[in-house]
Amino acid sequence: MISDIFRAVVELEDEQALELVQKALAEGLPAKEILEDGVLAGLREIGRLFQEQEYFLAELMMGAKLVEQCLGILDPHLPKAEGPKRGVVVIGAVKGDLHSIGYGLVAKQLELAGYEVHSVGIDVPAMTFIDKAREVNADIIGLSAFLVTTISNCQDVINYLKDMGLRDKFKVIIGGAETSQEVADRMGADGWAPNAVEAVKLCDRLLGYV
Ligand code: B12
Repeated sequence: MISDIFRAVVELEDEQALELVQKALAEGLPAKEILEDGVLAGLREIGRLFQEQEYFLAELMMGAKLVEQCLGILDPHLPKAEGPKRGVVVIGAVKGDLHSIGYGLVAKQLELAGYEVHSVGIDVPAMTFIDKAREVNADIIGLSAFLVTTISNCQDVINYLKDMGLRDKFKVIIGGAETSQEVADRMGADGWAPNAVEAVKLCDRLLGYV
């Protein structure tokens, strides 16, 4: 069933993919597994096909739209943590970056883990992250960058925080397809995570929960 979802996403069979996701839920498969191993694995394969020039921008966009629809169905079925608020996170995609699915999943996973999350959207100027973080008294600023050309915009946020004497006030974490621990270290970020589950663990660690 999961492999059918993967295939339907890769082949951009909208109706079939959505039907299969509903069916998998009805049959009791965990939403997390359907999402990771079916839907998102399919999106990654679309990215690979795009890189190989077998798919073009139109297919990339259709794939993203389909995945967003699948997410809409799966969302209410993802497990939610009980208990007190864990911390406040401001998150979004940096200036020039329009990739919303990745940071959206991090935001969702953090919410499910008990964090108060403020999403600031895509193509977000450095100062908007900082203004929002101050407004909501955030603990953590999460920066998402999926393009080699936008990674340096994460650095801007860190530099502005330093210039404003606010660097110690917020933890800054980064993530996204073209980022790595090495990139995070080089720019002086407080952490990096490869996916949403690890992002929650990272925030827990930074705020001293583990
Ligand atoms: C879908 C997609 C798009 C969609 C995005 C739609 C949307 N609403 O998000 C659209 C069609 C808009 C798009 C456009 C472009 N894209 Co695009 N896109 C992708 C694709 C296929 C998937 C990205 C995605 O959403 N993945 C799903 C998520 C869940 O995957 P994930 O990375 O595992 O996410 C986790 C981590 O990244 C992490 N994470 C993410 N953010 C954060 C933040 C923090 C703080 C932390 C801790 C963790 C974290 O947690 C996430 C959840 O587990 C990737 C391929 C890829 N391999 O990533 C290319 C890719 C990122 N795109 C690419 C390119 C080239 C482009 C375009 C330039 C194409 C063009 N010619 O116009 C434009 C640029 C637009 C822009 N200015 O941003 C390249 C980038 C290459 C590079 N070296 O820079 C990629 C890698 C494709 C490729 N292989 O060539 N794209």
